[in-house]
Amino acid sequence: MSANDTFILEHVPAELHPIAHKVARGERITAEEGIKLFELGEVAFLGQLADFIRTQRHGDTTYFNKNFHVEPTNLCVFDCKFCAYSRLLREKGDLQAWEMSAEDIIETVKSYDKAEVTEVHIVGGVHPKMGLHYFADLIRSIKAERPDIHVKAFTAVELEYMCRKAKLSYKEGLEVLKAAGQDSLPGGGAEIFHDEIRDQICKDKCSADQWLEIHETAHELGMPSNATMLYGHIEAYKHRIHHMEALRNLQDKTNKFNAFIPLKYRSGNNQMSDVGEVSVIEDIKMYAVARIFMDNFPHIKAYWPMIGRDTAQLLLKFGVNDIDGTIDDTTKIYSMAGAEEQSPKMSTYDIVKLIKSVGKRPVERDSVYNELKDYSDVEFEEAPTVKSYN
Ligand code: V47
Ligand code: SF4
Repeated sequence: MSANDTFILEHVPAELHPIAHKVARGERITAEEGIKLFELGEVAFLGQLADFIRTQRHGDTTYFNKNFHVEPTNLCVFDCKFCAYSRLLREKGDLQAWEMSAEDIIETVKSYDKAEVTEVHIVGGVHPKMGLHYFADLIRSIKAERPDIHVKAFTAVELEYMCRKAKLSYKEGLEVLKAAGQDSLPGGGAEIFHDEIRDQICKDKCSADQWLEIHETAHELGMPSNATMLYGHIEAYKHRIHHMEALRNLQDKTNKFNAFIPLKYRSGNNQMSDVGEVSVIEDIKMYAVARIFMDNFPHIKAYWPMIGRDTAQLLLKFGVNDIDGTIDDTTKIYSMAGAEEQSPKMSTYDIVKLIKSVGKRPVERDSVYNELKDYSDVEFEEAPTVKSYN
């Protein structure tokens, strides 16, 4: 297929035409070409390419799931400069610090007994008293209560610390958690892999190599995972491409990543608030380039509690085919960092309407992207909970 038949290239800089040809032919683009897309690509052009790939792979299907989060604590031994959510252990008495007991966590899970949720997402601060065996017991209790639920738990940062403290290799530690019932890993903790940036924003936590090794080990054990990238702060385009290339290389090896999730840096209440936030144009470019560059990642996810539901909806036209889940107001990471969504919660009605109103097909998925229910023709009796003009 030729790019001229597929895309409108008028007014597009000649330097970008070979990239459009590659996309039309389904070929991989290089790191240099990725940087060029960021530097020279207008959103209309990037949107054509990203939507072409998204439509080829998924048609109009847009995935969501029914999930809730458990954040056991926000006390953390690390001190990431962008984090508004954590409190250092010495701030234990701070009014915004919390530690849930194992009983509190089980009660939370029980409160969803009658709810149709399919996934619990467990992440939090890195707390020295909440170790690998504590969490293995907790997962066993969750599975005893709710055997059907998918447990997606612990970022590589939490896992690196837990394994080190338990004096176990990553393989041994993950085997313990897997045997207890952990099904997959979320994508957090990746931030920006390049040392030039990582050293400035989160020097003390797990390194890029450790993050990649932990995900590779999980994949070898048959546990799928996601990958994130924190963008829009002090990094340059070359750092974003370096990050995505490392993930693309690992995916070539293991093919066990499900979704790539660019996470927009939110600037509220942290140690680098003066950096500010990037514009929605930059968000669009980020997601579109991610869809074009990450050719071996099946899904690009816009996590709506972080980016806001309006931008998440817009991004469905720029490469995104997944918007995560209903959440039920169970995460604080982004509200504490100043995101629009102060109590992130969407009903199935809200999500379905959001997806349908941009002409896409809402499909509920499970955590590994099996399709559970097509909502295209489902009529709701439920009243809308968000104001909408569509
Ligand atoms: O690693 C922390 C990010 C991540 C801020 O795998 C911030 O399905 C923006 O990874 N501005 C944790 N981001 C959350 C995460 C995640 C979320 C949803 C779904 C999945 C998944 C994974 O939150 C951290 C960090 O990159 N974060 N502070 C901030 N101020
Ligand atoms: Fe701790 Fe995670 Fe916050 Fe870093 S981002 S300070 S590891 S909770």
